[in-house]
Amino acid sequence: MNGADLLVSALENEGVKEIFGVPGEENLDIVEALRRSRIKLVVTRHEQAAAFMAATHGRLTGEAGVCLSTLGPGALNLTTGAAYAQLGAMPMVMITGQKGVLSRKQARFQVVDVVSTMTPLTKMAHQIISPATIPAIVREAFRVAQQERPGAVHLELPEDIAAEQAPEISPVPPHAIALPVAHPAALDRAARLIRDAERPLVMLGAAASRPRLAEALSDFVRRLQIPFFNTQMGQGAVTGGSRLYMGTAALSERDYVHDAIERADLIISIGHDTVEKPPFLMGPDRPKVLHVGYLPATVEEVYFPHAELIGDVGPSLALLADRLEGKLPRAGALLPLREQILARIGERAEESRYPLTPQRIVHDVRQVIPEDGIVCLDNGMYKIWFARNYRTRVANTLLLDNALATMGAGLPSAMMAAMLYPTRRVLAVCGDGGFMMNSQELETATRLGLNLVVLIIADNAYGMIRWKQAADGFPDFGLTFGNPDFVAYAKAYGVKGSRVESADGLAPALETAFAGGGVHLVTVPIDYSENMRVLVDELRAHASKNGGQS
Ligand SMILES: Cc1ncc(C[n+]2csc(CCOP(=O)(O)OP(=O)(O)O)c2C)c(N)n1
Ligand SMILES: [Mg+2]
Repeated sequence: MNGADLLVSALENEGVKEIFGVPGEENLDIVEALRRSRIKLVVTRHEQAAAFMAATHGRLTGEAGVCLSTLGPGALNLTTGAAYAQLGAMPMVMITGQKGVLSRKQARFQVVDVVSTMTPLTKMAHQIISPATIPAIVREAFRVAQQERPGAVHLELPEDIAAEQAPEISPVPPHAIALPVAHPAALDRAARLIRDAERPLVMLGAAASRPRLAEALSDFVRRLQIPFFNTQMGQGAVTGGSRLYMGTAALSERDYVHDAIERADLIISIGHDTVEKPPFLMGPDRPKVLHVGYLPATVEEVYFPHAELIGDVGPSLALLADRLEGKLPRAGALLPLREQILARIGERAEESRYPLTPQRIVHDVRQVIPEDGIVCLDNGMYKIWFARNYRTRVANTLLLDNALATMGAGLPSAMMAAMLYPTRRVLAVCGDGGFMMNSQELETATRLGLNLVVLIIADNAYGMIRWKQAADGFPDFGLTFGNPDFVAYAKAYGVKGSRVESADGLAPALETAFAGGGVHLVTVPIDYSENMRVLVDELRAHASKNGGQS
């Protein structure tokens, strides 16, 4: 038994089934230990993709995903994934190699202080210096990664420690942990605030999407009948509450959903994490906010709750509902605004313009994705349209990153979703910019035999930035590019590709792609003139009609 064997047996003990990564020579003892284990080594074509996949494993299951890289260059390629997991509260454990620490036969070749690099990007970054410590350190790494607020953890295993002989030491068994529930005094205070509210509104934030919360949240909303909206990352956490859904706050202000937010006198903010772009801006004369979370709210210029309910969110909400069910005659005060808000959001969804409008693309995608199908977005302008217009009824069926908001994660996150849920439809939606940041993973996806469709939204530009440039009054400059022939590109990977050539062509192209199985790529041109028309001009006009809020 050596250090690498102890590491791999500790990972098996945590229930790890796959490790994603690109090994280097410093990892070869780990690779050998993996060969003899129950854990599958999934080689990717870039470490960044491995980290995005591991993070998404954590996001979707609550159990940390694991990725592996070599020292220096490989470890540095994990850093964007570390930040993605850390800001997005996704449990992930990264394992990197290092030159030997007991002797220095290669001097400083490839040596970077990876632990220091990872320290500000993780909850914990640690170099292992003795095999005997490995079982406890691995258990600690998973505990830290998975406990609220979840995030990234880094372990560095130098090659000589990995190779060092060690006695067999049993792994530390994990145990179930029940979190404390909110204090009765806090529950009473929260109940009083809600009972006194004239126009209450629930907001579901990023932490509301934790996999274990879906049922408890849905119960809370159904029992109290208070209408709700969600942040971008809070999409889809409530099943069966669609009659109470008021919209998604994809922008920070002025959108139609803000009509309800502006009129609310109390917002019950469940699981809001201020890593997200603000769903609304608090000010001195804005509504009171009750923060419900696993952890206290971080105080920001735009978020400073007036009361908090801290503890295990599901059981705490059940206790709150016990105090309030049937006692809130004004629960639905804001509901009359609902129809108008949703009607405005739904406009132009069936327009036959070519290239397609963003609204039409969202609409047609919804047509071909069943309720439990999963749409995974990369980052670009279309993310705002999907966040705003795509209705979800099942938790974690619209995966987007409104925290690090990095380009390049769309395809890897969809690959992970397809691995975890092989019988559900999974669609990656990527811009022509973001797709090309990790498009090499098409090879990994085909090698893994995944069923996955990738939709490329093509505008030959970094459209989001181009839009902001125009909205800020700058001349159009520096943000366009040429694309490869995506259908030929797909073919080179052994992937089937098709191009949408008419307004009515998208839904059938996606349907054919899903029906065919395997990996498919569909490319669709988009008309982004709607960005300015709706998200700037129309919303500005709407705001001035409503009394000049901006
Ligand atoms: C790694 C990274 N680089 C740069 C950015 C800044 N950025 C945000 S959106 C965007 C443009 C995305 O272009 P594309 O993927 O083509 O989507 P589009 O907006 O054109 O639909 C850029 C450059 C980012 N978020 N992440
Ligand atoms: Mg683009």
